[in-house]
Amino acid sequence: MTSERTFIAIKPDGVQRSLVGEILRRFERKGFKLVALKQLIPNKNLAENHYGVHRDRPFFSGLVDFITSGPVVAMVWEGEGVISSSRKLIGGTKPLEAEPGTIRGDFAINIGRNVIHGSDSPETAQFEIGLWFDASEINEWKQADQIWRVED
Ligand code: D4T
Repeated sequence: MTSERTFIAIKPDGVQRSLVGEILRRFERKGFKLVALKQLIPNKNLAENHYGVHRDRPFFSGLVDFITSGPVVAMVWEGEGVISSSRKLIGGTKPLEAEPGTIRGDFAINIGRNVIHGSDSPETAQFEIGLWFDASEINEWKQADQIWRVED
């Protein structure tokens, strides 16, 4: 399998609840590589683009209001299978149904306050990385202990 990249965002509820370190720890200890990280308060245009597929849903305006309400920690993580594996680390969209041991399963109870976002496909990942990051903000680097995580 070839290495891929995914977009992960800790939403305003996760930042407000001081879950940033806990969430970074889970991705790091799994073995994925962090290649971009920043904190920002998304503007309305960014939020509406990010959630564009939900534009006609009744929860759309609430979703945009929420994601623009405070700081978000936006990240790009890299590794083999990182897109689908991140979704497993994150857990199901409805936190009460998310498995214990997942981020939403452990830290959330409400769909509108589900702490974290992760891209759901290679196409979405490419779109979202391009939406949230300039190419110059993404770093190519080699992990010193990579040979202990990935076979040649
Ligand atoms: P995100 O995109 O935030 O990672 O969530 P998911 O990928 O797990 O789920 P989604 O795209 O279906 O939903 C996007 C976002 O909308 C909120 N939401 C969703 C909501 O408030 N009410 C709803 O009924 C649904 C379906 C939660 C996540």
